[in-house]
Amino acid sequence: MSENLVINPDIQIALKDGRPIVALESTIICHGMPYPQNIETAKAVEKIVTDNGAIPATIAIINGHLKVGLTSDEMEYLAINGEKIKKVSRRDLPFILSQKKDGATTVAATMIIAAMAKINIFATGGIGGVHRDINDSLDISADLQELAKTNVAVVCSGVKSILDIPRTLEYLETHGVPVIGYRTNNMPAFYTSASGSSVDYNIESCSEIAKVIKMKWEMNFDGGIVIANPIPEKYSLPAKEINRVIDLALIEMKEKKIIGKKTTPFLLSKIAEKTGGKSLSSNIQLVFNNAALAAKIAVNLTQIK
Ligand code: PSU
Ligand code: MN
Repeated sequence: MSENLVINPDIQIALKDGRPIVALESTIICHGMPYPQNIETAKAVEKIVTDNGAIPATIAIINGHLKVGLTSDEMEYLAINGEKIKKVSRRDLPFILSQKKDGATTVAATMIIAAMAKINIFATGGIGGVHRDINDSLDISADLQELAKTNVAVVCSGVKSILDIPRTLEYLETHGVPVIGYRTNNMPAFYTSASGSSVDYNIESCSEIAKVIKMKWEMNFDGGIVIANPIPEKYSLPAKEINRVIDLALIEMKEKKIIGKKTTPFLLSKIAEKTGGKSLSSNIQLVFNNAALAAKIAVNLTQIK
């Protein structure tokens, strides 16, 4: 395992010293945003983590190596190549590693690699979930299964309303994954701050969230935790407008027979196109907000350890 896992020297030192670290994913770079917004965002996110007292560790696969912490050249390489880099989730890992290929890691794959490196806080935009057409497609993101078993807390802006939010929450409940709202009772819906579905617990402070995380793993209640952080009000898009756009994008996706792992990237870019880029700006802002919160939680976690 160790020869496949390559941890950046700065992060190795941080791990040794027990300093707070925040993992970041790379599917969002290659498949979630266009160039150059993807590289600008990835770099800015790392800076936000640093400014909030933690060390950023962007995770990706390069030449079959599980990389924890990327150089700026590696980040640029991923950003420029975008969709040419494979979107890698749990099932793809053995192939990508044995073939010495590159991979952009989803929430699931990033959780796996973060846990290997002993990093337990991770910030992203949104997690995958149960798709709206579940009865036909049986499409449930591997992110949910990973949350069921891997000890990483994922700070996100909830689940996009391209997905079935109530069913996603049911699935998480069945698999014992706590969903904590940060200063909200309502599950955020990515571009909008509320979905109408409830979170399990509304927690007001980072230190209290850190205590829940610590208790969960100390007691060997294995598995992940979702920390749902609503998009800041000033960047949120009107629910009516965004849902209309999402419905149109879903119709187009059906017509074009897009399925499987292509669905999320297709929908994200369609929605950006149809909102004249407004959804992309919101997406970037919510990722920034999640990076800051994750860093603060990571700092609190090291303080109570
Ligand atoms: N949500 C976003 N942007 C993204 C993703 C989710 O707003 O880029 C990515 C994440 O990497 C997530 C993946 O893990 O999509 C889920 O893909 P799927 O539904 O195919 O499992
Ligand atoms: Mn899927």
